Amino acid sequence: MQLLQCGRFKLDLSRPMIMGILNVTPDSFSDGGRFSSLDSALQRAESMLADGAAILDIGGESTRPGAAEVSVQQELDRVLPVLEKLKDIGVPLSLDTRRTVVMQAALQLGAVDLINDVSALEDDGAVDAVAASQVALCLMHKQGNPDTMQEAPAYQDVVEEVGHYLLRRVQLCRAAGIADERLLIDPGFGFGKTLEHNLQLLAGLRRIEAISGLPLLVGMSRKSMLGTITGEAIPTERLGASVAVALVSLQQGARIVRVHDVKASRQALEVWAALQPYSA
Ligand code: 9MG
Repeated sequence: MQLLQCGRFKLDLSRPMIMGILNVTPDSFSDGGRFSSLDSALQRAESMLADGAAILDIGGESTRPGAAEVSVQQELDRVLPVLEKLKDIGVPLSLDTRRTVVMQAALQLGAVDLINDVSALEDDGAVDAVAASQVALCLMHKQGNPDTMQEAPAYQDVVEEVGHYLLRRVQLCRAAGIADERLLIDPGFGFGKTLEHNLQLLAGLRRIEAISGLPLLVGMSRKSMLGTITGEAIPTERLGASVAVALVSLQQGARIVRVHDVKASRQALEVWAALQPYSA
């Protein structure tokens, strides 16, 4: 059994798991008022848990291609009240942030079990902040920054480069005292990658896993790569494609899938898991 030491929880990674996405950006909830936003976040969280999410990923900064940066204060004002409200909801809470000060403030609350950092702890002091805690960590690869990263992504061999970048970040974490039982890696679909790069990464997931030997988390839910493949321009209409790539990623060794549509993904994952004892 492969366990992930995840803050207040230990997760068994031998069965695939769903991380439900809880964005707390102003466009995420219809009403901008603080209490109604908090209530909406709680409702959304409870509904994702009822649908089968094993982890909730809370983020206050959009990292979509072309997204503008938010200030540190804005990010803190968005995520801290939600973390406080969801603190005892019963599943690990993941914080999607790339800023050390946001990590530190959230860790002080005692409501975070996993740091999901799309920049793999590149911010000054981030490695030490996480090392000083007991939380798990997802190290993700990206090329460039969200505002410009899709302009001209380039690699010689995307699978090898992403795999070895992640290995270097893992080695840095190990040197700082973060045990492997706390680490996840993620190739960062759509973060400075063309469709061709994303497809090579999806096909090469097992190679990426083998390079550092750590469990994979992947996120492709509703992403533009699925719009390019299917011709579907509206992200919320990409459910079939999102479920399909989640299943393909499990087949390629992923342990955790980060998704918007928890119920449909959970049903698909259950079918996949039921088949495993009969697969070679
Ligand atoms: C925050 N975020 C957006 N996309 C993501 C992805 O693919 N992986 C992870 N870990 N986080 C993501």
